Amino acid sequence: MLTLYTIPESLYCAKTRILLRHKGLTWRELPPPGGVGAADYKAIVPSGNLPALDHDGFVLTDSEAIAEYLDEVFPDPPMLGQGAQARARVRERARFHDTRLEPQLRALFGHVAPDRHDRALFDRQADLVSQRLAQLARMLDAAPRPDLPLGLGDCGYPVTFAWIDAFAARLDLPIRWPAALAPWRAALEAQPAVAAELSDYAPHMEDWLVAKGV
Ligand SMILES: N[C@@H](CCC(=O)N[C@@H](CS)C(=O)NCC(=O)O)C(=O)O
Repeated sequence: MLTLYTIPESLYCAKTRILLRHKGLTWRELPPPGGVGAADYKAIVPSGNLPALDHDGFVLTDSEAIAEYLDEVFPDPPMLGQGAQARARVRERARFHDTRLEPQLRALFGHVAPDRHDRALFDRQADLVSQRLAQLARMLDAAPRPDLPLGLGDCGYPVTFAWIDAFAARLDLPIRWPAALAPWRAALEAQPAVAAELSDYAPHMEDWLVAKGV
């Protein structure tokens, strides 16, 4: 049995669900016992990271480690690509999301509530996110298979893009979307696994934003 420890608003949990859906797997979800950061959860997952996967007693965390594990254990459809260079490109795109793009978005989460608004930070992060989007557009241009089918390196982007749009609208962020990204984003969002996840996830995003008062 596949069990995923999740919290509703986590974009890394959504990223993992996109992969699970694309592979046609069934799983159950549990909240971290005791809550985020709790000792009870850390007794199971020492780092406290979400998501974490329990596959018949094998417990693993970090969305990238989980993705590569699931792709090996459930290889159909394959999500890493054929050949060393293609696989390296897929991994490069996955890491770029987790280590370059998403952290620039994450810097905003603690400043969404109106009493925490910081115009200078908003403008700075909007510029940094825009720079990352431009870099991504160039990377996709150089990639041997920036097109779909959905790969392991694509799964983080749809939900991050949805958060960028939500923050841009509610915090008046001057995000510059490269025109070259639009067809890739549209193709990504047309994938059934992505469309299903975005549709299930949207209310959780909305709940989080409303709870923050924006
Ligand atoms: N690189 C990690 C990042 C995951 C991450 O930041 N998860 C957040 C929730 S979205 C989390 O674990 N928060 C709780 C904590 O850090 O204790 C991954 O890919 O799994």
